Amino acid sequence: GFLENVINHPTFLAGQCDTSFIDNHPELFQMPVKRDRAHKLLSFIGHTVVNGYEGIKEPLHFKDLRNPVVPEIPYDCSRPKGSRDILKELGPEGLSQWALNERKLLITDTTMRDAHQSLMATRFRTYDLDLIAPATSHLASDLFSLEMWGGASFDVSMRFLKEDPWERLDRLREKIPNILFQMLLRGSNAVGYCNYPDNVVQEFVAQAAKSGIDVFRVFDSLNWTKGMQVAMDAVRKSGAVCEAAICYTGDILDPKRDKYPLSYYVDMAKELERMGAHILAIKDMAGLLKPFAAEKLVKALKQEVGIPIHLHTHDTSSNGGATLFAASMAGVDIVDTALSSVSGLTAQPNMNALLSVLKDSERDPQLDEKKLQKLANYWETVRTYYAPFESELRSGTAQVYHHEIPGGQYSNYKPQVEGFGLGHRWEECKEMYRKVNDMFGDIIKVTPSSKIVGDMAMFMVQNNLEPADVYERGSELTFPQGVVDFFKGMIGQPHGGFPEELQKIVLKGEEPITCRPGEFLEAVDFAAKKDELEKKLGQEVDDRDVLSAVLYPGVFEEFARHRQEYEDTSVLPTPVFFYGLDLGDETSIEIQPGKTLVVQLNAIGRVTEDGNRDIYFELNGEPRQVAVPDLS
Ligand code: 3PY
Ligand code: ZN
Repeated sequence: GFLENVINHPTFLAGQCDTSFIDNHPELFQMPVKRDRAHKLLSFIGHTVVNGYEGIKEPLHFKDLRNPVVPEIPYDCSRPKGSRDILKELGPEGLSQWALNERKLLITDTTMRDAHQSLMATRFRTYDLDLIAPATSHLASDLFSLEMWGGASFDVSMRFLKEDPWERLDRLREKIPNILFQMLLRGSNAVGYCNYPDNVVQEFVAQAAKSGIDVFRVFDSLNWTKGMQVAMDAVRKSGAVCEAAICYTGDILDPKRDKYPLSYYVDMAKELERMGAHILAIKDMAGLLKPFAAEKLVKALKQEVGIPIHLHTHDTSSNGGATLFAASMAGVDIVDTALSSVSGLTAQPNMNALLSVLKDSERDPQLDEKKLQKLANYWETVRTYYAPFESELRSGTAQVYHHEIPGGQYSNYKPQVEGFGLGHRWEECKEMYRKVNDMFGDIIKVTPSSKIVGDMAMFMVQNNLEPADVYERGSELTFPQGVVDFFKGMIGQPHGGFPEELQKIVLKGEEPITCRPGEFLEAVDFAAKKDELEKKLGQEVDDRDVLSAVLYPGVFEEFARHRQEYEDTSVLPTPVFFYGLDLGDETSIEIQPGKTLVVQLNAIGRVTEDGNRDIYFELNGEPRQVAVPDLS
């Protein structure tokens, strides 16, 4: 701009000004070539073409993948009102009362969060979520809510997908203004794996609510209600709906599993109601709640608490549908399901199938099956893009009643086990998971306590240790950090306390805490953090970036650097993002509304002396070339 103005100035053009300074300083003209946006995106595609995508051993091919059918919305069709309109009108208490009064079963769709967390290690990209958002807003407007954020989605979107979780929320919120958005919040662990200072949890909740989250499902990974209060208060303060969860484990039908009997859950539910919950969730993260147990639990809770009950389960055993059915008959108010094509197995039970079962019954959810089928069809096609992330579970397994691995962990535990070189000992790892649970005193297992159990199990399998060895040789062992933190009390206090002997062995003389970690974790100075981050990255950051960086320091910085190097790669279609292009493939990329790049891959050069390959593209009809390091 400025330079152009100078050289185009009539005085300059006429040579009437003294340009000797410029003449004498030729280095002024050695400006770095400004790498434009398209060039950066081509570099990313080139990088994927040459080196593949991290963690994908057998890439798919762009031309084998079909485009999904995005259901059309008629032009003249105004957006139907939905549950979010009810919240706006009635507020959280009013919404809660409304849900309680409804006879029909209310339905939450987890397709955009837990379903893909549990089936595909949380890999669904914003691109695919965004594309179906307008149709979802129209066709699924009678849902109670869409669970579309939180849990692992915050971490994975930055770490693996290189996209901003906040932007995902913005983009979906803009296109789906009528349906409640629900997120999963890990209490004092927010969307992370460790306890954060109270002001981080508070600031996170405030920003999430401001950015469009309506319903926060808050849980504690040890069912320690003390660890939930800060988050619950923050949710209530933000004006959003506070849904507090009891995490279900064991089996209330089995008199031998007497650590978690019915009375345990009822007492906890009453406490959560006293603490200010608008809705009570039963969070059956592993799918252990058998149909008769669901009936018993729901009936008891309906008698003992005055807020709606929202049941979340996983279909790992393949009994999930029966559990939802039994719960509906027992009077549960809301249930979590996923659209058929991304349901079942370690994910939620099948929404479309449940609708068929309840049709014309007194609990008929009164959703339009044809419309929801169109959404399911979309996801059926899109799911094929994510094949390399699918777990190998092909059918339901009753083994889950034994190992008790949460659905949301299962699809992640397998690659973790493989990452440790223990793929061939997968059965042992699952068996050890159960043994570790028993050693730890039969604990609630859900993020992060479930990860700690998983890490300990892998550690033991890798080192060929049985529980007895840990007691005998514990002093020589260096336990995984998460395990040490757990026994120190850093994620809270388990029901019934820690097993003392093991705690002493793991802590090697260190004293555990019994208070809430948030009571002594130092508050984060967000302003200082912002400064520090801006200096480090050499760019401006906003309040939400600062939160991302506080929650995931290394991950956020790496993500920010990815953006600096490659621009916003969330605009790439998923097959291109994960698999690049093969020679001759052509794709179009909308980098902003109305600005589309048509990209074709024409040739891949040999490795040069500096270890690079030149990749030859055609960009909107013009040849373009990028150099990419070959990392092989
Ligand atoms: C998570 O915290 O990510 C979960 O899905 C727990 O079930
Ligand atoms: Zn879940």
